[in-house]
Amino acid sequence: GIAFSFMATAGYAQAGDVKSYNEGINIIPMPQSLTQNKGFFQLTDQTTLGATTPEAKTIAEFFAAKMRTATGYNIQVADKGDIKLIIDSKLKTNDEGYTLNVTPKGVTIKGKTAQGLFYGMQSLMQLLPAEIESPVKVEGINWQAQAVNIKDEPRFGYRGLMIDACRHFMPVEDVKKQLDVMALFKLNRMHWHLTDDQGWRIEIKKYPKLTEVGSTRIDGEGTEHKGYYTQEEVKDIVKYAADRFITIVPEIELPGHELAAISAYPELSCQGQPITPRIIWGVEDIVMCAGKEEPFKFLEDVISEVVPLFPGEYFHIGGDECPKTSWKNCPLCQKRIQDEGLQAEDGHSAEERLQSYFVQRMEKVVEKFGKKMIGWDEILEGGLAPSATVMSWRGEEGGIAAASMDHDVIMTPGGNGMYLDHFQGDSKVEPVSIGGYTTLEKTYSYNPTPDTLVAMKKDHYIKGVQANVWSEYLYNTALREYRTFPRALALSEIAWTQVKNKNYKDFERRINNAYVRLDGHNVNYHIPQPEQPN
Ligand code: TNX
Repeated sequence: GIAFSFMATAGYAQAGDVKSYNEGINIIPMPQSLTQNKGFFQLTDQTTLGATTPEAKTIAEFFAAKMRTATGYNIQVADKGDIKLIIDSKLKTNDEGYTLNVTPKGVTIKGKTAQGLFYGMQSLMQLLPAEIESPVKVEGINWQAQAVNIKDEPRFGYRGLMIDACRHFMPVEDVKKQLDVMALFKLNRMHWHLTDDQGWRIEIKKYPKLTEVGSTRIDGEGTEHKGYYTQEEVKDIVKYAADRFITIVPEIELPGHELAAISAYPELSCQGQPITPRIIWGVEDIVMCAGKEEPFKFLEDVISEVVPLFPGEYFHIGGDECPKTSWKNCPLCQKRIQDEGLQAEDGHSAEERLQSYFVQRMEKVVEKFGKKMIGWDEILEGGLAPSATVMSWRGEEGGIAAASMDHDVIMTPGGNGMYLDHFQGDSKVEPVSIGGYTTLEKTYSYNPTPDTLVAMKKDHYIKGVQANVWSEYLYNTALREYRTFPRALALSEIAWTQVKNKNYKDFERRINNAYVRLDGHNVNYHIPQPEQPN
């Protein structure tokens, strides 16, 4: 473990007496160990970033470009420099760890890996005035960084944010902007919800109608909502994310939340009736038929096209909210139950076991293509697929059950502050939301390792934590950002910082500085407000 010496040594300002946005230590997420020293490192027109390996040089150039833009200084990358960037595989941290030493004479950043080095540089950026994130030159700023010794590493390897590009489409440029901001705060997974009842958002060459038909929804007022990503755009976004050390987890929903696909290829449902993408929210009864073979063939074809676009380890198959009504009335589904011996058993209905059969067949496909399957916690029902990772959203129970059976888990429980589609302020004045009330403090206070798992010594199966931004009522990027920020910064701190180093009062102070950084990226964040009178 890394010792935490910050509280003992740093006499930083308390919330309420911040005189300038750039006072004190403002790093989010809070590092595991930080000592504040005397003096400052001054950025000047002569500052050079020193890096010798190609990987370190790429990272140096990434940040030098940002520094040049905001300061207007001629900051260059060379073999030797005042800011030294080093990759040192012997560093005693986990793979994403780094050390950062700032003195008046110079700065040294060592990353255990390129990713660790990138995070060390992000911390240096956060020691500089917040205007360093400006997209244009800012005059009149004293570009200095507080002298510190930092040793840091993340608590969890999976620090995720989910975007729902289905209920409303999110344009490529806005996805990139979100990736930029995620990287500032050391989030490293973007879960991309690409298919749902209301829209199919990814080009599949073998099934062109998915996007020709399935990507357009006409709402009750006759307004068209549409959009999809071409495979070329997906590749571009994946590369953009990788340059920021973010891995994208693609999600192709099955067997429920499938109406957009079924609208394009009606034969995929039990009854095969013509239908449009769903025009309202909620849960759709028409799902993939589990009795026919066509849906399995279709999904395997789709997965075979999606897998090569995403280099990450996980493939998300959805699995949530699949009503069993159409399967109950479908002779082929009932025949499948008979043939496969899926009769009700151990408190699981036959249809739940049929869903488990469906998911387990898909797990084999996902594994055949070299990926690990991850799904929402409903994949526990009727029996969990052998190697599945579970995303626990309906509370922590699913995650606790999965971890106790030695399965990996990502915690994302809605009731514990991980649903960013909820209101974060008084619903009397906030934009319409699907419901729920999740304050910044509530998100901040979540600890993803439940005591029961710690007691069972199974908490190491919790691989990380994610917040979800479902977009039913997020009609545009401004509204999306308004719901996402600043709560995504609280997410970043619970995912990265050890519990003993968290402090909400200090986080509230640091967030004032972060708002200016978000301004630099033109993010439409929410500012926590007191409750409004009735
Ligand atoms: C449930 S969370 C859903 C989503 C909705 C969300 C609204 C999950 C796996 N499924 O389809 O958008 O509630 O909060």
